Amino acid sequence: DDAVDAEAFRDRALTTLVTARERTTLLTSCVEEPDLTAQHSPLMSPLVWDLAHIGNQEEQWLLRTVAGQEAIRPEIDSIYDAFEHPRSERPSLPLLAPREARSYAADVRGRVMDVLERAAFHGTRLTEAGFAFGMIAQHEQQHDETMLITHQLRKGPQALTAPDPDPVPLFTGPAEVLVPGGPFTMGTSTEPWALDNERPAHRREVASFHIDTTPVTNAAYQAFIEDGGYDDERWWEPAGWAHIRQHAIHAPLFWRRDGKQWLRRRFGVTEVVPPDEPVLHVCWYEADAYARWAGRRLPTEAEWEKAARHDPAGDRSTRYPWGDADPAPEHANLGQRHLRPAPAGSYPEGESPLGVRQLIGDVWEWTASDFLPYPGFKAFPYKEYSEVFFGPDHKVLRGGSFAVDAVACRGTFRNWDYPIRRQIFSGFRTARSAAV
Ligand code: AVJ
Ligand code: FE
Repeated sequence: DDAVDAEAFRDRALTTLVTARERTTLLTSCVEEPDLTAQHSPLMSPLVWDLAHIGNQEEQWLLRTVAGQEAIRPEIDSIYDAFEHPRSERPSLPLLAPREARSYAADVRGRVMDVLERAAFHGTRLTEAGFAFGMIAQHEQQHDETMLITHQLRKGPQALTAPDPDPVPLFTGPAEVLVPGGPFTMGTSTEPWALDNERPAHRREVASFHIDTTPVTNAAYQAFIEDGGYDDERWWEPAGWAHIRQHAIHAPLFWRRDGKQWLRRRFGVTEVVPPDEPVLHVCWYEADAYARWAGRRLPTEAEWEKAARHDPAGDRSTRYPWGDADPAPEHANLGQRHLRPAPAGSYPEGESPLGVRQLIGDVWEWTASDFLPYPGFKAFPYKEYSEVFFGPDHKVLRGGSFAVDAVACRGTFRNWDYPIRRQIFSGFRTARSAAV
């Protein structure tokens, strides 16, 4: 029934947009003005750039494209075009001041609410325009994660707090799970808010492999460090070896040795590195070197998705490891509910049919794979979302982190970054091919 569909869609669009804006507001109001306009790292934009960029993308897609409205402030489009200005240059642009950026984003949002209310869409039915609303809610949440990374890089006292995840008994289950070989369905053609790079669904043959039951922990990673892993060229890709030598990298980002123990700075607070938590802030080269040291390798993207979505009982791919239900707090650590990953072995209710845990949430997981289009890929709605990033320069990350909102997280969701990047909330798990 069209009226019911339209009403359900309107509710979901409203809820996800409001949730995203609450988070944006938190991230841009917990520090004073100078911290909004400062550049905390050359890798990141000033927070106030993200804020106005969120509003500007919303204006371009929902007000101009979907509703057919005139531009409110066409003169600022180029300042907030991510392709015109690399992040390092953004502080020198004539950015809107925090007060102006806030009122611009709020003005856009008010008009979007009117559009949703009246369903005044430009030549499209409500449900057909739905994707644009989902895309914009995901876009805002992705920039919220980016802003949380900026907060982690910012020096100075704590500005954000959240309760820690519940403690769990040390995980004593099997260290790895066997995923039997055979085809499975990768990607999706039916998930309404899936982005272009997740489409279309297609069959993939995947040989038998074993995959870690949980992400690699700090304790396991420390064993690699203590064994001289960072000083042994055998474990490293040549480009990675050159990179860690050049930049004197000896441990994950934000770690510091203190006698026999490791400390790390986390959102303005220094703590002892918790042994049973998934390792965080490692680059692809570090993940790859650890895996080789451990006599293993990173899973391919197809292996990761098969472990996360294939239900061997029905030869069917589910939306999430636990089935088709939307993520709930008992399934996964998502949405910045906590400001850290949960201990390895958490969320038994979120495990896959074969018993793999924490595939969704906690830490983004590096895979062995380059970011490439699926067979039948079509860029939508713009080439700059995914297509311009395809190729060997970017590695795929899967599963989302504690900083990812459920609206931007699915078993099919693909993230990508350069193999040297580690300011992102990245960890990994390892795999090995099964003997044939
Ligand atoms: C998918 C996280 C790599 O942040 O560059 C934000 C998402 N695209 N605005 C990014 C995105 C446009 C993108 N990543
Ligand atoms: Fe963006």
